[in-house]
Parts: sequence; C-alpha cells; structure tokens
Amino acid sequence: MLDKTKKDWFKSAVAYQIYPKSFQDTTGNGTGDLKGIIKRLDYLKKLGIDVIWLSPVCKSPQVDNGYDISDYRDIDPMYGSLDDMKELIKEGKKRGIGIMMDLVLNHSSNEHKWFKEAKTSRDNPYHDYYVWRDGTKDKAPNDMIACFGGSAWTWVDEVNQYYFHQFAPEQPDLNWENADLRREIYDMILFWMDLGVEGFRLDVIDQIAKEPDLKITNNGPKLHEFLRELSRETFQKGCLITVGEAWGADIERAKLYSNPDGSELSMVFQFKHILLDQGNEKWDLKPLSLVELKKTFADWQIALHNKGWNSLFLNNHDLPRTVSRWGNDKEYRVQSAKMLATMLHGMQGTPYIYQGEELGMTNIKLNIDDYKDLETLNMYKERKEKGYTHEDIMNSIYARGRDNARTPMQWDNSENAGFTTGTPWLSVNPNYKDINAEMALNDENSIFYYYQKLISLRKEYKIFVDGDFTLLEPEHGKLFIYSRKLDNNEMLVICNFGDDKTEYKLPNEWKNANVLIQNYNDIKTDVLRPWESMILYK
Ligand code: TEU
Repeated sequence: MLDKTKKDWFKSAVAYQIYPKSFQDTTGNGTGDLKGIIKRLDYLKKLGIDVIWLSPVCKSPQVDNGYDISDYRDIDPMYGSLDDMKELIKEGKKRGIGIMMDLVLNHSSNEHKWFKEAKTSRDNPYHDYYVWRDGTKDKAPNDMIACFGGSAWTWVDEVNQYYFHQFAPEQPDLNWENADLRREIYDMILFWMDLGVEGFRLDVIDQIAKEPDLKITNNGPKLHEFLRELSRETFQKGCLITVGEAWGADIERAKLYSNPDGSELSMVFQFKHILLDQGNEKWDLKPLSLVELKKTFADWQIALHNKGWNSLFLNNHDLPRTVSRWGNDKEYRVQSAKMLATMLHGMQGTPYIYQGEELGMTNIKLNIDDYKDLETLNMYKERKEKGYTHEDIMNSIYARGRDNARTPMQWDNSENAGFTTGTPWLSVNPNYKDINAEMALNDENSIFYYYQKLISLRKEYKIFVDGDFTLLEPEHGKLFIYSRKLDNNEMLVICNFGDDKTEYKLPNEWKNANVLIQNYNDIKTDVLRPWESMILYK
C-alpha cells in the first residue's frame, strides 16, 4: 500500500475512473450505484490501483449524467445515500483505495437552490452567484455558443436578464467573482475532506474565470488567482491527489497548475494528444499522425520533468475507447490494447485507467434513438438541420460519441453482462460474451493481468516514477520508442504502432536486458510483430 501521508504520494499512484451510472447495479433499476462499487472493490484491489476517480454522484437532475449538481453535499438517490458513500470510503481505505470526488465547480444545476433563488430577483443574495447580463428577450448579449450547442445565454423573465452557461441551459455558470460563493465552495470541499475523501478531480476547471463580455471561456485572467485561493483554503489542509480538467492547458500553464510547490493542484488532464486526430470540430475526423503523437507526448514529458507533473490517460467518459480509436479492436484487440497501455504506462506521470479499459472494452454502434448523451443528440439534430446525411453523422457518432465509453461494464457472460438484473439505462455492448471481467480473470494472458503487471512494475521500479525521458527515432512513422533513465539504470519502451510487421534491430546493448513486460511470448531481435510492445530494463 502507498504511504499516503507523504505529500507527493500521487506521483506513485495509479488511478481508476468509475463512471458510476455504468459500473455495477445492485438494485435492478438499470443504473449503477455505490453499493455496486463496494461489491467490486476486491476486483479493483486485485488490479492494484490506489485511488478511484468517481464521476459525480451528488444529487442531480441528471441532464448531463451528474455534471449538473443540485446539492453538493448529498448523494443522488439513484446512487444510494450519504451513508453508502461513507461505507465506500471506509471499505476503500481498508484496501488501500482512496476516493477522488468529481468537483463540478464551473456550473451547478438549474435545480440547485442557489439558482432557484438567484432567478427570482436581482436583489436576491444568490443572484450574484451566477453570471447575468442585460439584453432584450430577442437579443442576447453576444453570439457565444454553448458547448452542447445553441446560445450560451438563456433569458429569465423574472429578472429581465440573461444568464450565461458554457454547457447546457440546465448548467448555469457559477460566478467565481463572488466571494460568498467561493466560501460556500471551500466549505463544501472541506466537508468531503472531513469524510475521508483522498482527492478530487476538478471538472472544466480552466473555465471558472470566464469573461463573457470578452468572449473568454477558458484561461481567463484570474484563473490562477482563483486556483491558488481554492487550493490554500482546502486541498493544502490535507494530503490529497488533485487533478484539474483543462482542455485549454498548454505546457507553460500546466507548470503553474502542477507547480511542485503545491500552490495549485497535483496535475491536470491536458488534451493535446487527444486533439491530434480531430479536425475543426470534435465531430470532424482526421487520421492520427504517429510522428505528431510522439512529439506531443515527448514535449510534455520533457518540459514537466522536475517542473510539474503529468497525468497519463487515453480514455475517459467523454472520449471514445482508444482500442477502437487508435488500436485495432478486431483481430488485434488484445495486442493493441496491451501496446497502448505499455506506451502510456512507461511514461512519467500518474496513470488513469478508465473502467473497462483493463478489459479492452470497445466502441459501440447503436441506432440514433438508443443514444442517451445530450451532446450526441444535440449534434445529430444540428447537423441534420445543416444538411449532413444521416450516414455521415452516424459515422462521427460511432467514432466520437461519448456513449462509446459509457456502455455498462462487462462483468460476465450472463444477461446484461452481469451489470444489472433490470433494463440497463444504456445498451450493453453485444460483445460482452467475448469481452468480460470473468473471462479476463480466468486467462493469465488477459489484458487485465497485463495492466496488473504494469501497475506493479510502477511500484517496484523507481525509474517509472522518477526517470527522465528521451524520444528515440522521432521521425519513424510506425514505431514509438523511448528511453527513461534514472541514476545508472535505463529502461527502453518499444511499441509497434500498427497492423504491420516492422523491421527493427534491437541494439546489442539491450539484447541481454531484463524484459519487464511484453505482449508476445518471445522477442525477435530484427522485427516487431503487429502491435508488439515491450519494456526492457538494465
Ligand atoms: O467535460 C468538459 C468538456 O469540455 C466536454 O464537454 C468535452 O468538450 C466533450 O465532452 C468532448 O466530447 C466535462 C465533463 O467531463 C463532461 O462529462 C461534462 O459534460 C462537462 O464537463 C460539463 O460538466
């Protein structure tokens, strides 16, 4: 177990993200719950992870699956009760597994009592907790567009004003300029810290300092001032792991966020690697360039070494499954899932595994009526109106839709993959008979055990945590090779990114090195097989 009394324990930790709605149902209502997570803690212990990033479980009308919170201090009845949460924290701790709560601080639900008050009158003390601007009913303050489509402004008759929302109209933006609001947020965070939570993930934290008059959404001028106050008033009173979601973070900003002096957060989720195969908009696809991918990772690895800290991830609840996106989820599903894991876990940073990634779960194709995500459904409508063909839109959804990652966890080959005895809220991927946890646990060559090994290597060899990073063969279009060095030791990570065999002469000095992990049974010294990967150490 990790010694979590050390301030920088997050550097040796491996995190696992749970999307609670899709993890494990115990009541038969078709959605996951906290008791379901407790039931599966031994599975996670076996995998070897140290913390769970739990997507939002607070009270919510669920317009955006919990990213619209109506009570920050209570659990949504769909997931259980506050007592269940206490139980989860306790049972987790017994197994060395902490809980990271998901803090949605940029916006609340429109059902939050603050907003219900705020919209009654301009004189209401809660009015200023949100971002209001004058205008006339038929003319919004400006033409800003919300992330899920439509105007970012919604009119309220009672106050004759518009409120600002970067996401859905049901997710009004909070006004961080208001000191009383900030105090309420800090007290709420301290409440969860008192209950024994070990960390936080901060939703769209780079958007809290918005300046709508200047059309600034992320990276507003006061962002880091707000963050430093937040951190001082809350996180720094404990020994926590904190990660901010920051689509707008570049390297220089990431150094501020993850400053080793602990003044802001432990690290951020930045998305430069994720954005590489995207056109102008998220739904416009372009092929991934491996050379660019390598350069992007290398730039971050090198720049943050000793100057900050990286998070390492390829998947989350907003992204398609990487094995389907960059790997081959058909004939090389197992090899490519292992290769992608090797590529990522060999780097410096804190790895995050998204539920089902350790099983090689894949994207799904549904009929449009079976999708649940508001982002997907809004986009379908918008693009239909703009004249895109059904087929064209569906291809974007198959490739990019968020529901790809949100299908229920595949536990076994019983009905509904052992996720629920009722009707699942979102279709189970029909491939669950071939891809499920029970099978993985009975197969010593499974992706699950490969992840287990990667996690244990990170605990055993300091070089994973502290070693520096050098990219080798940067211009090679098929191979991703890098080395890590610490004192007199060196580690070589070799990945063949694709379905083809690729010529590669293993350098002589590596021929007798220890093989820490590999996804084929042997090593050939002159060629790499499809999706082959290995980590060598000397
Ligand atoms: O996501 C932030 C965000 O910008 C996403 O909307 C992202 O652009 C999109 O999902 C890419 O497809 C966070 C949460 O992770 C997401 O689930 C929420 O919907 C969103 O914030 C609003 O809280």
